[in-house]
Amino acid sequence: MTATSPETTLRETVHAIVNETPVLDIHTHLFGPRFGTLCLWGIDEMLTYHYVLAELFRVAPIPYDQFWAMSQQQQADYAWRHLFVERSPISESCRGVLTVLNALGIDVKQPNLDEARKYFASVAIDTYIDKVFTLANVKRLIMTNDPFDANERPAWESGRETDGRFQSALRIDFLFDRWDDAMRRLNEWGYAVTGDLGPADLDAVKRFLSDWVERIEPRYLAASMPATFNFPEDTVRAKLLEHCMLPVARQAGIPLGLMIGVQRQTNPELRLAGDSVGKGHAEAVVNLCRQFPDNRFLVTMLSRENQHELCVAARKFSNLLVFGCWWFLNCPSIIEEMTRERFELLGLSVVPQHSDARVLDQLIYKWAHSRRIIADVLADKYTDLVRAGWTPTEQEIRRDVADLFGNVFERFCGDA
Ligand code: FIX
Ligand code: ZN
Repeated sequence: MTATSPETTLRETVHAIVNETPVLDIHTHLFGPRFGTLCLWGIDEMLTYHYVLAELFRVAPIPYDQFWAMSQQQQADYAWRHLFVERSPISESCRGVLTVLNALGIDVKQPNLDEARKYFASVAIDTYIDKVFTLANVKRLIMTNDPFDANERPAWESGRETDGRFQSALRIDFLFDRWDDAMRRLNEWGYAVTGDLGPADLDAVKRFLSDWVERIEPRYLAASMPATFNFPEDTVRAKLLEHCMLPVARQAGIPLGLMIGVQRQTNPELRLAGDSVGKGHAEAVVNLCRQFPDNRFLVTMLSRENQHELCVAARKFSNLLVFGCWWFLNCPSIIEEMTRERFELLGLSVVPQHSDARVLDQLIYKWAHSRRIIADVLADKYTDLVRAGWTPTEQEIRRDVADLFGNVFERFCGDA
């Protein structure tokens, strides 16, 4: 029998602690139970997730219109046949569906979805939410809340989310991306704007944002920015950012979350799956952090090529917290590379991952897959420290993982 090496024991300890430590998921598109049908879950939602559909359209012999005309169940059946039965589901998003089904005890090698559908028909949403939070070991998550969304707005107007596991983030993209429409709506809601972006307009936008901050108590203001986003720049977006979003975030004592690098609707036929990536300007983040030291910036960038610059920027500004491996970066080889790079350049002062889950069940796979990688990279780093004569105690490892899985974020927000 071979004795277990200290290195193996350390690695096992790190994996066990990473699996046992509950995580705060700082960016999702999930909704709490009081949002009713906005709370998505189950096999048909998982199989029609836009990550899966982008892959389906690569192999499916079907015109876009014909696919979109199908019912959601038919779309899910179609995806299952082409991606899971007629070929092996090796991509990250297909593997994710299997990880979820497997965790729920459903046989994943099935010719159709009958068994999976039977399972989901037998569970009630409240019980299922508890089950998913337990299986994913998520303690709380942050939603994405858009006051311009006609489906979501009424739920907020009738009161706050009462399930404390679901916290909010105030999404402000609409103001940046569709200023003309936003103006019309603001006027309808009693915030008089003329469009000249003079002091009265800026005041009205600030009042609107402050009212929503009061209404939904967000953990941060959030915006996704195109790859072209820069700062300073002579645009409506930059003016709103500087004179409305930043003062409101400062006043509320919350960070501004920026997700930079998306190229919207590269292929509109794919609908939600049609967005792509472009290399962004990390210097925009640097300029914001330098010019507004009293604001805190929570930033993720979508292009792999931006990751190193973003880490270096975070070394220069403690009002910058880098988070997550976003969207196309959320696959094992890149998570590993980014996590390693961040630990090496920033130590433990990062939020290594968020799920971006849109379907509740996805919490299970997104966290299971990422935990494994984070644990492996962390174990490598501790092993290097042991070689330098510094052996971590179990308590120190627990502290570090709790930091990565929530405490760094809470401290950055000034809440711990
Ligand atoms: O803008 C965002 O928050 C993006 O994460 C999403 O809109 C995107 O569609 C997504 O789901 C990525 O994971
Ligand atoms: Zn997102």
